[in-house]
This record gives sequence, C-alpha cells and structure tokens, in this order.
Amino acid sequence: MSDLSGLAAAILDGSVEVIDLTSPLHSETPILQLPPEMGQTAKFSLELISRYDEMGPAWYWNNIHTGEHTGTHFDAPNHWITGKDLDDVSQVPAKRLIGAAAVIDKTAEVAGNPDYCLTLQDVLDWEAANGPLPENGWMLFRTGWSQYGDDPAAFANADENGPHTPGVTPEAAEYISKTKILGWGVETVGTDAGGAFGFEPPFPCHTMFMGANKYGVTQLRNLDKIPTKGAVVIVAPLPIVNGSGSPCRVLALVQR
Ligand code: 23J
Ligand code: MN
Repeated sequence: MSDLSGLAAAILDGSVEVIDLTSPLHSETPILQLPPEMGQTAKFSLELISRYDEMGPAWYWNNIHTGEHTGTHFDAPNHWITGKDLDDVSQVPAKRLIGAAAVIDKTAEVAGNPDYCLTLQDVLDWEAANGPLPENGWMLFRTGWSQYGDDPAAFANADENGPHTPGVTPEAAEYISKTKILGWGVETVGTDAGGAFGFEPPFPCHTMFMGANKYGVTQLRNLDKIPTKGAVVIVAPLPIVNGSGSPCRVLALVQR
C-alpha cells in the first residue's frame, strides 16, 4: 500500500485525526481595527441571491463580502512593503502551503499578561528541547487567545492605549525570519502583538516575515489539540490574483 492510500485509510479509520484549526466565518467574526484615520478591513457578510424561491426555485446561494484579512486568513509576502516585490497570494507555491507543524505554547504566560511577547530566549529554549524549527514547516504560537474568539471586545482587549494581545518581540521575529519555516500561525487577529505599532520596528512579524518570503496565518483555534511536534498542517487560501491574502481553511493531521 502506498503512503497516500495508507493516509486515506488512516483518516477513514480515525488513526489520523483531522483537526480544524479554522474559526467560523460570519458577520460577527472579529476583525482588526486600525486607528480610525486609516483604511479598515470589512467584516464578513452574506448577500442572499436566492433560497428556493422566485429568484431561484431549487437552489440556495449567496454572494460574499469580506476583506482579504478577515477571520482566519493568510498573509502573503506582498502584504507588507518589505515583501512588495514577492509573491501575491495566487503566486504562493502550493508546496509551501503544507508542512510539519511545531507548536510553541505560552498559554500560562499570556494568562498572566495579555501583552506577553515571545522572546528570543523562548525560541532558543524551544529549540534546545525540541530541535530546530522545521524546514518548510509551520510554526504555531499557542496562547489560549482563541477562547475569546466569539466575543469581539474581549478578543481585541482594547483600552485607551489600544489593543492588548500577545505577539512576538522584534528580536525573536528577526531570529525566526532567518529560519527555514514557511510561516507563523497565531490565535489572535494578526500575527503581531496588539501593541506592535509602538515596537521598533513597528509590526516586527509583518516587517520581517513578509520581507523573508514567509507567510502569516491568523485566528487559529484548537491549537491545544495538536502536539508540540508531529502534526502536518494544510493552509488553503484562495488564489486571488494580485491579492495580499485570503480567508483560508487550516487543517491539521494528527496521528492518534
Ligand atoms: C494591516 C496593518 C497592520 C496589521 C495588519 C494589517 C494585520 O494584522 C493583518 O491582518 O495582516 S497588524
Ligand atoms: Mn493579515
């Protein structure tokens, strides 16, 4: 039996579990809010075309309205000025959407401090325990933040100084950007910390990962259901020509 027919059989018998890491996409799905003078991404919405009615007697369908960066979504390299000449979302090679997953868990730290940012030492400690970050793999940042995913106010956690959500220090982002990972996946609304506009450089994950031809994936759920190492993750953005990103489905395969 080939590896692939073995995989299909394992999915069928449950010895390989398929875990959906995607947040449901609807009109109340939390979205990023930038300062009001800047352009804003749209909420997701459905526009009814017909529902077994006079506009279409036997069929139900909708038009969708959404931002590219709404809900669980993919950041292509051209999303940021540092990657402006690199791939748009339709140009990302399919091979670079699937890879081994490595999970770095800072749930406890984030529970005590919502502004917690992954440090360079955290990454070095993870590698000392687990080996190098995976080549052609997804690095996933488990923070527990998805517990707030159905409550936009709690998810943004904003006060007069802006949002308070976890992220990555510039030093750690620079180190990760020089590894061979595909990209960085998070539970929050964006790959950078809520306070990252004030970092030096601002938005270090976007700045360094996009510039290094790496990807971002956001608003993941169920990271507590996948192991530190050993899962395979599939990220499936739409091939929007000239697009900077896309809502996406993210699936993990886990050996049981
Ligand atoms: C535009 C500006 C700042 C940020 C973002 C987008 C995102 O987080 C995103 O969805 O890529 S921080
Ligand atoms: Mn984005």
